[in-house]
Amino acid sequence: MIRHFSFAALPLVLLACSADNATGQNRAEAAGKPFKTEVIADFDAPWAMTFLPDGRLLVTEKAGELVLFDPRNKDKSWDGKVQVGIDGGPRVDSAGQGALMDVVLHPQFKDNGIVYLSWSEQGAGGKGVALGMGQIVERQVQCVRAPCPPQAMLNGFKTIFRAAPYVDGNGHYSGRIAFSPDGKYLFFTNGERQKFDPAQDPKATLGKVLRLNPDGTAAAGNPLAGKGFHPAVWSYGHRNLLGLAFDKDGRLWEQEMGPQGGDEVNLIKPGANYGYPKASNGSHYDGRDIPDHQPHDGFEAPKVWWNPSISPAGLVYYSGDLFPQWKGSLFLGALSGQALVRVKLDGENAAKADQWDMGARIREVEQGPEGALWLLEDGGQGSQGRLLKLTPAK
Ligand SMILES: [Ca+2]
Ligand SMILES: [Ca+2]
Repeated sequence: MIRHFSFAALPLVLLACSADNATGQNRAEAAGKPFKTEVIADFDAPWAMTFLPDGRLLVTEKAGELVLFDPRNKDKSWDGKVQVGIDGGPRVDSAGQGALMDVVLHPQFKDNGIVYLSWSEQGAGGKGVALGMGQIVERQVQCVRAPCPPQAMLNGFKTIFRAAPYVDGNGHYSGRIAFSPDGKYLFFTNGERQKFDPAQDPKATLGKVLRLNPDGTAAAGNPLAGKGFHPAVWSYGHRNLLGLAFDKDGRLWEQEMGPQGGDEVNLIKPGANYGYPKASNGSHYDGRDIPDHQPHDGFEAPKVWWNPSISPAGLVYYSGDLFPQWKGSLFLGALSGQALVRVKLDGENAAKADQWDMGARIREVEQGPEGALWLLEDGGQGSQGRLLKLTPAK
């Protein structure tokens, strides 16, 4: 179904921008932030985004829409958003924390146009998170008044992996995707679905980081396959993994929404057990204690954790030139924390660096083509779902 966007919403955004310009500063600068914040667009409960090589964005919306968006579109006859039709699925169950989730390009996207999506769905036994792929095809159509918005389709879409098992409930799907720097492996996160123990269950993919081939099959040589684990498992003992990113040296970083006072940034090592629900620096939300991480307890401790919780969402490794002082840092959004968070990396070590109040739940962070930082507000719980572009304040 092609949804028609409201043109009436656009002037409001433009007005907001010009009001900022008129005062010579925006709210971010006024608050002493090292960046200025430009409102680019507004989406319906956006969940994730990724940049295309040509500078456009693919944005997922919670209810199941995939949107191709050109942030440079200045033409007021349309707002730069193109609804991407998806041939053959997915059937998104967006109840609770469910959503059309991540969107990531195939490493050879320039040649093959292939895009990966993750989403929550109903299936045998309950609900779960799934992974699929299809090919973006665009065509220019004739219309009465130029310029005409292009049409885009995700052709030949197929589901290539499903979490196991599917269970009841609407929470902790995770569903983050990251390709290894060599493009050979697709890492995929499966949350523990608020069921706790599956994170330690060798046979379940829940509460795990998975290493797959680009076709969705389990990669050969995964570290626990010979020990009775599901063959896709790369690491385990996770809760709700909402960010996954490689650094320039090929290390895999992950952030997860932990229990109360236990949100984490982890360095992911093959075969390691990150402890949940047996160890966490936080405690259960019903007040029950969980033993803190201790040296030599057999569990991999987080590199950074937050108490009180910030509810992290999204993760990007910054490699741009626009903010040279932040090169080599991780950036993550915070939902309940309503913030942009910087974590400084030094080899295998990580430390909290900055936390800027954004006044809204931040769901996703990306690095743009020129090194700008781009954020998506969550669009839930009373906030807007705006796309924000951050550039240096001076
Ligand atoms: Ca992204
Ligand atoms: Ca604890």
